[in-house]
Amino acid sequence: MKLFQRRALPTVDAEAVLADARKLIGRQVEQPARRAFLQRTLTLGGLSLLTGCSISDDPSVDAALTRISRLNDTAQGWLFNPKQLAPTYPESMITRPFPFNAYYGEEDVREVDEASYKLEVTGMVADKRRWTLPELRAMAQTDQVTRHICVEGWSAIGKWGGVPFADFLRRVGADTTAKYVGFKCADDYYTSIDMPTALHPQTLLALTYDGQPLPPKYGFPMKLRMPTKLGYKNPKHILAIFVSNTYSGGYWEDQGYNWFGGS
Ligand SMILES: Nc1nc2c(c(=O)[nH]1)N[C@H]1C(S)=C(S)[C@@H](COP(=O)(O)O)O[C@H]1N2
Ligand SMILES: [Mo]
Repeated sequence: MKLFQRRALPTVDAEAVLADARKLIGRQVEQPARRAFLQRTLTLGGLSLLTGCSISDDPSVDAALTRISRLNDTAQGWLFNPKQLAPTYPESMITRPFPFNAYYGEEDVREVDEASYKLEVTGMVADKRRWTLPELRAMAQTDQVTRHICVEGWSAIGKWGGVPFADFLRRVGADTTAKYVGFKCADDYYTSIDMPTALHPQTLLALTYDGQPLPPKYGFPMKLRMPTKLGYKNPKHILAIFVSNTYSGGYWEDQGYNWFGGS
């Protein structure tokens, strides 16, 4: 029985990727035991990436791959450097037009009503009140030109503006020792991320694209933009944010994509 169909992952030279990763670990991790462990788990992570390309009909194989992928999440979490910045680009390098992508076609993009919109914030936060768009626009904004990388094999440079997510989390009194921040969207999309990435200085609650309010196709009224993570980890049309210690997966993650999803 076919459990699910994985979409094609990018063609990567696995050996080159692994060699790079091991070099990186060699440079960054000082303790020999931890270094050796990370190098081992990364080999498995590389395997998971490769095997993710083929469709498995065997539930036990799937279960094993899921375990490997979760181990890879742990390794990626350790490797994640909260101070390391993703590259930024000059505005002249912005990809025009910027590609649209979703699990449906552009004709089915969700239209969220601005006047009635209120962002829900729940879970491990002190202040659970809902946020209107004008309230979010009144917070200090910043913008950045970064590269979005989609596992379907394309990447593009775009400019997003909005509220640094760390500022927002502090403003709502989020418990930043919690493990996860989860997102529910206006379509059937959902995802969750690790707290260190949520607090990363380049993680933005994006309200604009290229200086204009985020158009519907790019996720109106807001998306979470993380240049340190792959495209599918960046939820568009966010309706609800929750802070939690309970793992809640994601739309693609629950179909076999790696949960950490770092780029
Ligand atoms: N709500 C929602 N968010 C989503 C998706 C989606 O289908 N629905 N697709 C993800 C994927 S796989 C990608 S590559 C990006 C595409 O964002 P873009 O349309 O701004 O290029 O959105 C991500 N966030
Ligand atoms: Mo994607």
